[in-house]
Amino acid sequence: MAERPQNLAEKIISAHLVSGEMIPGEQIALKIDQTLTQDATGTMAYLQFQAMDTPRVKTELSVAYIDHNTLQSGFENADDHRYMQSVTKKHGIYFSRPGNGICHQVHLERFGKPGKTLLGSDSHTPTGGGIGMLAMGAGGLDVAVAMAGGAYYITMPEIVLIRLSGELRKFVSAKDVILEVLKRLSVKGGVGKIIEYGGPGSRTLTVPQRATITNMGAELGATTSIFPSDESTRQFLKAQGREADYIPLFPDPDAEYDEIIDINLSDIVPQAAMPHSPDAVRSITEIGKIHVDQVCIGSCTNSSFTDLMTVARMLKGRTIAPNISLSVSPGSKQVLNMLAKNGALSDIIDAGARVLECACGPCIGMGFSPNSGGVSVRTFNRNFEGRSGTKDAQVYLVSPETAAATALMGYLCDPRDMAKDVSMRGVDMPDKFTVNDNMIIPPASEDEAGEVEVILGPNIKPFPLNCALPEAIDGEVLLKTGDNITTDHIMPAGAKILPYRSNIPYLSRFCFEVIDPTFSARAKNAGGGFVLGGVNYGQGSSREHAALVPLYLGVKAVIAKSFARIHCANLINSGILPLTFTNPEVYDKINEEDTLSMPNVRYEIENGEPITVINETQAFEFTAECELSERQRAMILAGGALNYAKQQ
Ligand code: MIC
Ligand code: SF4
Repeated sequence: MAERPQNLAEKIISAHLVSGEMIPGEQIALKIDQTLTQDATGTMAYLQFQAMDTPRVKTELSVAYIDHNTLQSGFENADDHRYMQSVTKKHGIYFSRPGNGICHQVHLERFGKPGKTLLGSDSHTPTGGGIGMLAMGAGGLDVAVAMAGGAYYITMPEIVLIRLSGELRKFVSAKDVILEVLKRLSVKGGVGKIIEYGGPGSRTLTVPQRATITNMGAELGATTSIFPSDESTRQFLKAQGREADYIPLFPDPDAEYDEIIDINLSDIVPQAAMPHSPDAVRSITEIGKIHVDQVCIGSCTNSSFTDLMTVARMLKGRTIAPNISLSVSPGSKQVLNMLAKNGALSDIIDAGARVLECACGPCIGMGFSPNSGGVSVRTFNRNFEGRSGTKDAQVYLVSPETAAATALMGYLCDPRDMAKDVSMRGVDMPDKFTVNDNMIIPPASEDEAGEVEVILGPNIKPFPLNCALPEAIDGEVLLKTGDNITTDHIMPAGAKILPYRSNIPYLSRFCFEVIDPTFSARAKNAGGGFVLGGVNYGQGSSREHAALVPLYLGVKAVIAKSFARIHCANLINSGILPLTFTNPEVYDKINEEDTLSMPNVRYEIENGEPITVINETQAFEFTAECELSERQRAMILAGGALNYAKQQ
């Protein structure tokens, strides 16, 4: 019998399937070919890798990038960098030095390969889908396991085809496409799904454009997003001097999908995601010419050579409006170097931009915070409240074209309005990128690895460990959070806090600070307890600190209406119970400070039964579900992934 035709995602999954069946909702385990880490999650990931006693990574390729914590306002970041440089050298991992660029941009340029699996300790790892990889974000521990040769476990997602037709019009960009998808599907629309792009319109997009789209699939909550590997992919790899890495990869002609969505690229117009959510999307014309204080261009979404060349062409010979402060952070040393060589950097500088280093920068609140109540228009991917470093700032997410037009005019500006002033020839992808990998340090050889000393700075503290799940648990409801709570709410980032990513005790002072600055102290005084969440709890960043810090503060379970994928996995890895209300209306009946008890929790988990929860304060009982695979059940009972691994 002929085999069932497969879509693109199924092809890569079946080629990497270690266990499970490709039926949506089933647990599957995947072999991971490549891993990446960045520095804000990397220290924890490598400490966890070291705890596994594996002398050398077992992947085809593992790379550590330094791109988030580059402000170095004290010794902490530099110490982390030195730790990561030494630990990677010892264990067979490539090290991309600070200044070399943002992990996703550099990985796409220099390492990504169609048909391979990539796991990264950063939620925007799906950027690699732009080059035809199955690229997923995960907590640091899962990446450490993959480096040690372990499989990566996920629930087999549904596969959605976004069928593109038509062609983008002038001044409309790939960013406007993904904003359109977010408008239609929302920040939880991709949960439990892989978004596969296809159709004739997909062939008109270059790899950097595709990468903008797959990058922001993270904002949909999708497991990943992917484009076919076709002639554009070959051209990109060839221009990077890596044509040998090209393989053609397409869905079978009659492949089936769980859902098909049609988008005509010719219908897309410039749009923006309004404060404070990436799915609050409206067209620029609908929003109107609002006053703007700041424009930021860069981030792993929009900092490619073609993006910045587009910006340079629009800025050339002009000056930004007096009310605007403009930052430009190129995605990589390759991008910056090429702009410098061809003179476009000079056009950007001349127009009045403040050129920042090749790093995440303002995207994660590492400097360039807006003025109070300021309006900031950014080419980034997230506009969660407070993420910019200014709590009352209003952040809009737009394309590079819209950002450049806005910087020139001083108000939110539809770039098509500039068509008569700016002669915008489309910027083509170059035939040849400038390649120089001198900022990527290869690991020591196996023979020399024993001699390499791992350097630990004083800010690097051990990570917290849970204990086995007791028969019963009880405690206070410490916080009720509402819907779509992000990991930026649970464990904020930004210039003041990020240096302490390796120091959980210190970091714990800031847990839930955006929602309730008293949370940390209250949790400590109460000896821990429970957190109640709405739908899509834990969306956004992959930071496992959003689980490790609550663990440190004694949080035993989160009871929510639903969870985001990566955060749910991080909770389980930490041994914190991710429970969902059997009846979501119960959420409204419970108050903060109520005491809850779960008298038979261990027995119920062991037997896959609903968890009985008693609200002792208000004297009523309800049930919650704990959906776990066999392996996750064992992890929860053992008190987290590391305890479970030790038991094995
Ligand atoms: C982000 O964009 O929020 C981050 C910072 O890149 C995070 C990772 C982190 O918190 O370190 C992410 O997206 O996973
Ligand atoms: Fe860095 Fe921002 Fe991309 Fe996260 S979203 S990896 S902080 S550029």
